[in-house]
Amino acid sequence: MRNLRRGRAMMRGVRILERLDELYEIGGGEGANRPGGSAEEDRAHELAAGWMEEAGLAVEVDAAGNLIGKTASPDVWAGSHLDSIPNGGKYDGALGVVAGIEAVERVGRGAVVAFRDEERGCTGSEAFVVRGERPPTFLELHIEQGPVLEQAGAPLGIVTGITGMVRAERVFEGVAGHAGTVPMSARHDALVAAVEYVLHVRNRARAIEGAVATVGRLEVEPGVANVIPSRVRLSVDARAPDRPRLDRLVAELGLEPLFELEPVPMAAAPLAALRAEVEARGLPVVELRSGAGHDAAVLANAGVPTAMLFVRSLNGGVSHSPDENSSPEDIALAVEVLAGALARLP
Ligand code: HGY
Ligand code: MN
Ligand code: MN
Repeated sequence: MRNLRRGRAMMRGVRILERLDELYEIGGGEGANRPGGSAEEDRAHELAAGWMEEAGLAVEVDAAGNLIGKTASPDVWAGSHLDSIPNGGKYDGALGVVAGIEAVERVGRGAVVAFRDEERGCTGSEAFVVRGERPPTFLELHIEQGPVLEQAGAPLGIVTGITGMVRAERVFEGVAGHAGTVPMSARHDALVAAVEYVLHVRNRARAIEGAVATVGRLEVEPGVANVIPSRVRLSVDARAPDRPRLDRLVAELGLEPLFELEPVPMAAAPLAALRAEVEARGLPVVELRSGAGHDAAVLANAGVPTAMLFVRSLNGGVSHSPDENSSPEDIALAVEVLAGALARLP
């Protein structure tokens, strides 16, 4: 009997890895390429809808394009997202959806959701909660995207809270001019002003414990080698573990938020269910905060009892990169714990 159970677990583990590979191949190029709102994200949703049907779930797509698979008793929900950043990792988002399907099929209760367009600003999960959807409980399995679990030698981590985040843009105006004839003293160079601001972003984030800030995109106009830049538009991604520190960072960087996620704690009941399942397997219980934003933060901020389970990132925790990696053994354990928690919750 034990060998039969072990064989079945192996089969399920292989199936998860095969499905992750199938999603990873969509879009071609290096890494995952399924931008939010793209045909590639649509293809991923088609594949996941088929897997939900194979699992015997009732499949529906809501007005925001979120994909939902339900058993007859959808009282505990699991899920994540299937879009990716350009050249992203194999596991970010996709693991939570594929493992969610597996876990819900295994326990025969609950629902699994693939939220749309998480990377550009949790578009799908924001629409979901704005429409008044409040699942009784939500669990998100996600790769850690950091080094903590690898350094701790732990396959899984229990997330206690998710960082707060503000995304914004800043524009710097200058005066276009001839690169050869305008004296340095007479220039209004938009790029020089932008570069000074980028250093200000780094310095202010360094000065606030636990804060981070990133200028990931910078566009220079007219972008011609022999013209003094007249305009620069840049992105700012600012994060801090609590509201006071986030407010201080936003103020010091002079940001007008385009998108923001409130720092949010995870809920006691789903946290306890995850912790009990990890302990029941004799695994180390490592609790940590998430520096990455997640759809789980949107659900938690909408009052849904929410918790996250992290699976160890390898390669020093690199993520948002084709080098993102996790091990089949850790993934199999994560699915077991997720399924156990779904079964344990009321
Ligand atoms: O940016 C984030 O933290 C997430 O990957 N969307
Ligand atoms: Mn991501
Ligand atoms: Mn993600």
